[in-house]
Amino acid sequence: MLTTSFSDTIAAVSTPAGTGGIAVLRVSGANAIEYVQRVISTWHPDGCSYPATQFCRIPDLDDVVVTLFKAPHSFTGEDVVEISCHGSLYIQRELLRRLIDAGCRTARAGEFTSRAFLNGKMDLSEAEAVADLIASQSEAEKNLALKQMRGGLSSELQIMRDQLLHFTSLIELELDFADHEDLEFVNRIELQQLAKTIEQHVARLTESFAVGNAIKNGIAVAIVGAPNAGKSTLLNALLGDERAIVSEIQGTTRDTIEDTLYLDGLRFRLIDTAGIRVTSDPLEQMGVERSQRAIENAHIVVEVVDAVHPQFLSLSLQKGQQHIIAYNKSDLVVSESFVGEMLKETSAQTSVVISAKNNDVSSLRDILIDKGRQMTTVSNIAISNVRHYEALTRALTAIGNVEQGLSENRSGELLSLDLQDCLTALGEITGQITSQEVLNQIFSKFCIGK
Ligand SMILES: Nc1nc2c(ncn2[C@@H]2O[C@H](COP(=O)(O)OP(=O)(O)OP(=O)(O)O)[C@@H](O)[C@H]2O)c(=O)[nH]1
Ligand SMILES: [Mg+2]
Repeated sequence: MLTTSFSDTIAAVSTPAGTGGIAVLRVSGANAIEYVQRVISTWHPDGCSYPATQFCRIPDLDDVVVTLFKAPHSFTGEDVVEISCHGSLYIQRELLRRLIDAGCRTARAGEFTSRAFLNGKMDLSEAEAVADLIASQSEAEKNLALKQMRGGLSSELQIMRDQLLHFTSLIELELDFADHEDLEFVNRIELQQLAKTIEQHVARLTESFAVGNAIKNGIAVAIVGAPNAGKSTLLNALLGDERAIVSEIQGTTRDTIEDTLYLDGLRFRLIDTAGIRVTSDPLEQMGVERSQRAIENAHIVVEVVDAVHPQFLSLSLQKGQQHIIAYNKSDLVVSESFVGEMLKETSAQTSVVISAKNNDVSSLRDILIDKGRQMTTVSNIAISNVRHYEALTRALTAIGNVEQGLSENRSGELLSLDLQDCLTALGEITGQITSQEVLNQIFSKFCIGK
């Protein structure tokens, strides 16, 4: 349960569980200074300019560095004290125990960030971005979270909400003067134009989810093709690891095998699949169905074709999916012009020649980087959170209804309802409109100490 009571002063270890060079304990709340002083009697923060750092000795325990962030200039908006101690698990636990004895309560998962939200230090989408930033594993993912944490999405949404609120209040005013039928405070053409602009804006944000998702969860690359084309050998060559079993027997790979590859700051999810062919073996058939699913969910489909015995799949890809044909086993091809001829004929957007067995896959690696970059370059903010996506989809429907209502000359009452729906959906993202249940769900995903 999330607390909305700020009477407690909370404490937790904010660095990862385990032994490190140093560990940081964080204390937040109205009594933070007093409680820390009870534990570290040598700490005298008075008279310092903030944030202030001091080296202190706890005679029977450790030498520590104590930093004070005075309210409201702290992460949570309350007095925050951070104690950096040596990373021993014993010292961490003992310090936390002494802080609890001094009056602190152990913080719940996400409680520091939820206090920051409830104290108005950040809105909900910014708080969620803190979790994303902490979890980010690639440069692109970090950039996405950082933009959101610094309020990129919030300010876009705020502008739209302000414009809508302006019109909504004027329509409400019209309703108050319902006796005067001719009275129209809202210029319907202006509202129509605004609704159109907002619709485009929200639609762009909704569409950006595909990009945001690719950045956050990795660019899905399905490695597909006929049996024995060399898919598993290619997976191993790209990863530089013997991840999948390779053999000359057709149908070696039965299940999809997934692993992560970082290239040039981008995260790829490589998915090796079972060779696609018609088969009566029920197990192999299940594998082939999984291959089909991997194709449907992929951002990039790498079709591996044995250059000596070429066999192509008949793929029907969706808009936005990238198709690369990788002619493999080039080491066995005697005539170079043979491959040259095939490259000309190919139906894919891009084709390359590789030898997975000889680790000669750099051309494919370059193309993956190239396509990955194109896919994840966002000139503006991109959303990556399912909760935001759902709210934006609702906002899109609502603003579409406003537009339709205007073109059909619907009453101010009906227009107002649709405008309210849109405002609610947008407000849910930033947390201006939210329920305790939603907040609990969001902050429970954080770790303790965040
Ligand atoms: N000469 C040569 N042989 C290769 C190359 N790539 C793969 N092979 C061989 O082709 C055979 C099949 O390789 P796999 O990687 O298991 O093929 P696969 O596409 O995963 O096959 P399935 O899992 O059965 O669908 C093995 O004997 C590999 O050593 C290559 O670039 N050159
Ligand atoms: Mg295989």
